Amino acid sequence: MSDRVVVAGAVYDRGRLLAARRSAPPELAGRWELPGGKVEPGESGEQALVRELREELGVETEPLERIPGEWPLKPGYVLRVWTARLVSGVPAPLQDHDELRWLGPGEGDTVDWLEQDRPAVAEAVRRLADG
Ligand code: 523
Repeated sequence: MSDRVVVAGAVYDRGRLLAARRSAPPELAGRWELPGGKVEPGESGEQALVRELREELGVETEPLERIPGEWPLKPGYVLRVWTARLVSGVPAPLQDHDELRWLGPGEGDTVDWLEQDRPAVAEAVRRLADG
């Protein structure tokens, strides 16, 4: 059986990257992630990402590019990440998160990222510096 895909967004706005602190489950609470969630049957990764960011943060986003790679999560799950542009709305921690933070250039290491998010975050921060 193939792994279940979890998608996450490196959401940019005005030269900053959005970081979200998880409030659940207990083993992940307090750690920071690129927000997202599980792809549902019949959805593309991009569709799932737009839906998850709408549900969790109340914003509309546009996926831009997939960050190359795929990272293992708990058994049976893998993480795929896209850069995304904030189209409208102000992100709010509606579900799954208790704090949000916009990180400017040079601030990529200022939060305690989940280990599995770190490679994609490093690439997202590089693109932020280049962009
Ligand atoms: N991760 C993770 N990093 C990351 C995300 C979005 C998710 O390591 N950037 C992990 C955390 C969970 C699993 O992937 O073990 C599923 O993520 P979750 O709980 O955000 O997915 P949802 O929102 O689809 O979950 P359900 O509410 O349970 O459907």
